[in-house]
Amino acid sequence: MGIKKSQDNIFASPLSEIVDFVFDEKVVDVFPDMINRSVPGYSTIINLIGTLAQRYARPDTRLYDLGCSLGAASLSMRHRLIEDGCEIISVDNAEAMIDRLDKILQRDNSKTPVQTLCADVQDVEIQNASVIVMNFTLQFISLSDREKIITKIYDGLNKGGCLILSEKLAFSDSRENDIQIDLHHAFKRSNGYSDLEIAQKRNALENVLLPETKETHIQRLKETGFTQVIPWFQCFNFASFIAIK
Ligand code: GEK
Repeated sequence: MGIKKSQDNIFASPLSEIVDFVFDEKVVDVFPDMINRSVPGYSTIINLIGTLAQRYARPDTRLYDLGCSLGAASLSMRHRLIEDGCEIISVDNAEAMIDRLDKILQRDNSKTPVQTLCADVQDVEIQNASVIVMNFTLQFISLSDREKIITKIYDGLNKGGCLILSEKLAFSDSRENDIQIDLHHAFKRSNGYSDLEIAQKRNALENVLLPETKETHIQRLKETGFTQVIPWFQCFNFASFIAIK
């Protein structure tokens, strides 16, 4: 059976009530289209996560993909790994995502084993890691829990290992914030989303996706103990950092 790849039109018609966004079956069906048309640079980031993983992976260690969705980052790492004895652990708390990812993995026969876990990333044991990816996941975790999960990631990394953290950003300068949001919406419009879709999706995400500033991320990572924190990608209000232990 083939894997459905459909166009995202979840917010295309006027909705009488906007409920908080959830990663359910409906979202899973359109997820690759949704994320590619919504996150500027997504395919570049995914591709380069493979390159970074190849550079930082060590033999006989684990690579984690926390909030893996349909495993784009897991597969990018899997296809680039050259070290022996590695294992990828792909975690998501949306059952519909993990069910679909299991099907995708059945069709990918690269050598590195991938273990999928349907769990909250905050409850997963992290050990012997050389690479940990959080690609647009921390933003969905409550602000008060972020320090704890970053500390847990730091503790589970081996020395010299890295966290690749990608996030939607907020900006402390309100004018810059407005311009970045405006540019992001222009990007979405140029990818075929209507003003109605953009507005309804924004409302649905308002209480669910909580962006922080670049400075807040860098400070938290440094205070946790990471020796180097390097912003390696930014397009409008989307950025990625590499934090090295
Ligand atoms: C990609 N990384 O394609 N525990 C586990 N999973 C979670 C949690 C949590 N506490 N909170 C949210 N998620 C992917 C894209 S999408 C980003 C990541 C986006 C999961 C949630 O179910 C969803 O699959 C994912 O994090 C966020 O590279 O849609 O903007």
